[in-house]
Amino acid sequence: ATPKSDRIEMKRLNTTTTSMTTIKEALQRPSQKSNDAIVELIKPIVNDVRTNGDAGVLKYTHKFEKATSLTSPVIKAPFPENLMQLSADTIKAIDVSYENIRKFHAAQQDEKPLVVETMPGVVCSRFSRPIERVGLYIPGGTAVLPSSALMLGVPAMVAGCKKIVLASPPRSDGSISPEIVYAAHKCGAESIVLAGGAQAIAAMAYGTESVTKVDKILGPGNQFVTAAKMMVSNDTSAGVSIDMPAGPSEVLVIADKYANPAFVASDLLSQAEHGVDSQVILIAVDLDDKELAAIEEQLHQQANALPRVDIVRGSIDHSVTFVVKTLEEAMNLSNEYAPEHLILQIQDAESVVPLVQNAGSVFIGQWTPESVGDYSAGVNHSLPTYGYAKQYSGVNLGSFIKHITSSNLTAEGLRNVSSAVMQLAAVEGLDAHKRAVSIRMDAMSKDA
Ligand code: HSO
Ligand code: ZN
Repeated sequence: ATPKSDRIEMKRLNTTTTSMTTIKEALQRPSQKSNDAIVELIKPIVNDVRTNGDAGVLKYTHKFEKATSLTSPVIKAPFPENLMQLSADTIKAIDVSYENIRKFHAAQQDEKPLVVETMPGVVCSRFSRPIERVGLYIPGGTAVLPSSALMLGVPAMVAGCKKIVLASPPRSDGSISPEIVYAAHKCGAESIVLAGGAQAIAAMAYGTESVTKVDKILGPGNQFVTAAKMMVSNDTSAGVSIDMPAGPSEVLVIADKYANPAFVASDLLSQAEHGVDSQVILIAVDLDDKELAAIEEQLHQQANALPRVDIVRGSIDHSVTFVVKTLEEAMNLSNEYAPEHLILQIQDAESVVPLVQNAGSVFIGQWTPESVGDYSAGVNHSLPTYGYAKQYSGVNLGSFIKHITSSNLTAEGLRNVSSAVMQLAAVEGLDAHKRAVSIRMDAMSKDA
């Protein structure tokens, strides 16, 4: 048997015997390095790229990625065939996933512009336009993530963005993974920026000799990337917006007596293997010690068979199992935590969805592992983490679109709304506003 200290095991909290303070503490995300410290580190990088363009970007790529052979930070479409050599199986997997993601995001298109006559002769409309130029950041790090290229690139393409720029750190030999190049090609990207971190974000925010300046930057990343995104989006001279603050990945699984312990453990681990800072939470609804032990044993066994077991150990270290009495209690805890991913491995899971108040994406029933959503089902995997599911949506078609409104009034319409406008303009003491209406009313009465 494994000595107790080597067990890969989540701590267990029974909510009936635990104080509210302890429960709240256990629901905290693992703390991150202070933002101020990070900002100080990236400020000179962002400024350097902003003033020195390509040379600035290359300097940091040479330094951090050790890709000293790179002489240009960009490859432009059409991407050479030899950069996307892949096995037939991988091509097929990307193609199938691409198509499902495309279908689901295409269905999010506004059918037709909204037109409402709010008063006779007063017509208000809303129509949408794609954001013209978008920059999509694909992290490097411990795993290659072509799936993230699809999750950002496909909706950008469906939305009709004119220029799609991808950025991803190159490997030390200056190359980039062929899966990412192929995904970029499928989404109609115009270029790939071979850079990571704050330097990549700055290059896309300000543009360089060879990097296209973009209007919005999306995509996950570490704390440097996130801080750089915040910094450039706060700089009004950059004219760039961002998707949402990103934090480490997380999952919350709710399981009852009907859940398969092996399935539950596999879902917890699929998130735990992302990084040592990932967090996984299990809420066990009315399970006895034997049923809990079955899940824990599966977790330990499966974890030890994983190549990334060391990463798993790190994330399981700050993960927790809550044992609760009722499903309602489970849903309350989950809504309070606001998980990026919520997995419902409970009987009649679909019927519980109306109780979901805060979550990035929900996986319903025992045949729906999070992995399907991470890759191929069609839903997006770029989701709000760190509790931001309380106020943010995940990436969707709308992330690449802005809405424009219009008003169109007839003379009769202006007559109908005139007194309201003139009165409010008077209240605000803005006479020119009032006159813009009265001058037309006068013209109308002269014509009559
Ligand atoms: N679960 C991750 C996405 C991902 N998983 C990419 C595998 N590859 C964050 O939602
Ligand atoms: Zn994942």
